[in-house]
Amino acid sequence: MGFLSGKKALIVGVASKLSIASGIANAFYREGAEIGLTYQNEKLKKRVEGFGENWNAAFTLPCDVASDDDITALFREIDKVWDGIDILVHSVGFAPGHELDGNYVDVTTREGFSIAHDISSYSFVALAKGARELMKDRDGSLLTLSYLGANRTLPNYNVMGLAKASLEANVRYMANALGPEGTRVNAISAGPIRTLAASGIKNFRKMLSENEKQTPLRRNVTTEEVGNAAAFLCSGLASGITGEILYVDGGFSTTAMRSFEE
Ligand code: NAD
Ligand code: 0WE
Repeated sequence: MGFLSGKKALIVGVASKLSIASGIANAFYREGAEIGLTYQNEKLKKRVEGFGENWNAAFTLPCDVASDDDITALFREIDKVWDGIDILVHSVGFAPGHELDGNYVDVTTREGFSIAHDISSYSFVALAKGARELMKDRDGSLLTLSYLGANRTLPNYNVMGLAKASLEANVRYMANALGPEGTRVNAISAGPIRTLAASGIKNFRKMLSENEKQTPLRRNVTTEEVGNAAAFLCSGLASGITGEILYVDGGFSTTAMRSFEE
């Protein structure tokens, strides 16, 4: 019996088999969780429904996190099939492409700033609001995905860094607000991984090979490794952990200079 058996897990953010959310769904499914999925738009519907079949998903429903109506409709539908939700995974991030290419001060706009923070940070508490009644008093667990750009600068991450800093503060405030009803809230700060969201980024392959050299484990992390850490954090094994940012980055964030020896 897996350590998530009997848990009902809603996973938001599957777009391809490479998605971090797919690594998480694989680990949850292996550990016995019942899975529910959402997709962002009609373009992704068929594909995400296909993944749903692999994980025996209880449902695959639409949800654009920019829309309050979508979020309301999502939880109304879930209420019809599940008596509650034990786990909610938020694996969503977005800024307009032109914000992620060039000098931060030059390329950042009011509109891009607003979209990045809305989709990448606000949407986490928006989903928590929608799920709140269904998650109450059942040792529920919320999880989101962050990146080191929240704390350190790097080329081109730009306004996404601010949005991730906001997301990490969101984790702490949500943990404090929902703790009294038994709901935990955490984030995983993952090292760089080649996914759809990364494929549009200039020099991403170079960043992956540089990251490999500087990381204590001398390799990049995988969605499987993020999935396993996610399964732990969302399980009873992590019952004392909330408001935490867990690094799954091979140790990269602990270093200040890469080795030139090899
Ligand atoms: P991905 O492209 O597979 O996933 C991003 C998801 O966000 C997609 O499923 C997309 O449909 C969804 N999304 C975007 N806008 C949305 C909206 N308005 N409504 C609903 N869904 C929306 O890429 P990924 O790398 O798996 O990204 C998942 C999370 O992991 C993001 O928060 C990202 O910032 C974070 N992260 C990624 C890396 C990396 O290097 N890939 C590292 C650390 C953290
Ligand atoms: O959070 C991310 C990427 C999120 C992302 C990606 C895109 C590409 C397509 C958000 N918005 C968009 N908008 C698009 O139009 N990561 C952690 C991956 C990532 O992105 C980087 C990185 C890393 C790592 C951008 C610059 C530098 C490093």
